Amino acid sequence: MQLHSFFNSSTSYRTRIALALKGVPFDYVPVNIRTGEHRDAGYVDRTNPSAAVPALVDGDFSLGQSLAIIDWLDVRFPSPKLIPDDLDRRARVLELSYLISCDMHPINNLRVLRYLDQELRVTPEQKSAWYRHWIDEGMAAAERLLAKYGSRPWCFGDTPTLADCCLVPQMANALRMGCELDEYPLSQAVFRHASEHPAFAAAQPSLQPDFVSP
Ligand SMILES: N[C@@H](CCC(=O)N[C@@H](CS)C(=O)NCC(=O)O)C(=O)O
Repeated sequence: MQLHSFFNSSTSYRTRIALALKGVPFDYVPVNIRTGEHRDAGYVDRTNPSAAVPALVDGDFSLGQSLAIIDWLDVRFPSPKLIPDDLDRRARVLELSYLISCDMHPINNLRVLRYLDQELRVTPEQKSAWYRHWIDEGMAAAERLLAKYGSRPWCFGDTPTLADCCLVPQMANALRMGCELDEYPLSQAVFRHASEHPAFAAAQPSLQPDFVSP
């Protein structure tokens, strides 16, 4: 099995966490999204029509979209379950996961930030205000969900789920971009707990083969 990945892509990071939690070995195939390798015709045609990372390849089967990949992994390698079977619990896990992956991640994605820079010609200060604003909106919503429905040490109790796979990389990216996250104590508690877990540690950007320091 191969994972096409970029070291500090949060969607690749969430998929690496899921693979590590399940103990599934894989070959790491670096795709440099900074230089545009994810837009190469060969990659888009053969591996990921969405022109993004991550993509999973298993023999003749290739799949993009991190949540679809993690769902596929969860069915193929059911232990540990990352998307619970119980109807209500499953819905809560998906609710927080979609907040991060549908509401937060897309508006601060590389192509959006580059469009702000290169097409709309916003200043670096405006771009960073944009980034911080949407992180704050999303983190405040995540914190409300955790307060209302969650329980520690993970987002939803004693075992990590898809929600933790999504929350931790989103927070890591926000911290890397200089956002202040002290106002979100429940999310911080999950983040600190996850940083001590071997699967979350192994998936972190600085340990990936394509890592380059900023
Ligand atoms: N919804 C997709 C998003 C994938 C995505 O956009 N990944 C980012 C990296 S985190 C990417 O490839 N960005 C390249 C770009 O914006 O041009 C998923 O969850 O896999």
